[in-house]
Amino acid sequence: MLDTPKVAVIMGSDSDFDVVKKCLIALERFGIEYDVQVISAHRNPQKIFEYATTAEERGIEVIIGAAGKAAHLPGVIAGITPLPVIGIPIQTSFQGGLDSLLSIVQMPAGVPVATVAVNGAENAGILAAQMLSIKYPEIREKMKAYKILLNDEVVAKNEKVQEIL
Ligand code: RP5
Repeated sequence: MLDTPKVAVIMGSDSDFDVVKKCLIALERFGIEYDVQVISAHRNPQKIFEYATTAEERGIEVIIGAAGKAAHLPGVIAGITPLPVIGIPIQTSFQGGLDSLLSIVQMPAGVPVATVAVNGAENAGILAAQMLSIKYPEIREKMKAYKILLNDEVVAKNEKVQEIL
């Protein structure tokens, strides 16, 4: 039997999917099952309420919300669920996505959303994996290996530069 999804990845529109894919790839790197949904905080508010209310009992441990423009989605989810929420601001035509970034990052006290960079979907997946690694040793081991890989990549790049000089 496949693992129950531990991470929910919700996007406000299918137009967010190209960015969100990078988050899914990051979760797959750490062997984390996910549930992906398109649910808009503005266009189907009843559905996001129902999803966020029942996420914990379905085994979800972290929720990632990606949205653009007046990006209420992650904040609305964080207002409903006790689970940690990570927000991905989606780039827009307005100042490179500053509207999305501020809508997600500027949460009032009491309802945090851990916000990554505009279009920072990969980091959202990695951060979710780090949160889960507190509980799951197999994810922690993969995270350690990933850190070594990051280090090795930069060492190799430096060696290449040194050869040119
Ligand atoms: C937000 O509005 C979505 O997250 C998307 O980033 C943006 C535009 O949505 P569409 O008009 O492309 O459906 O709710």
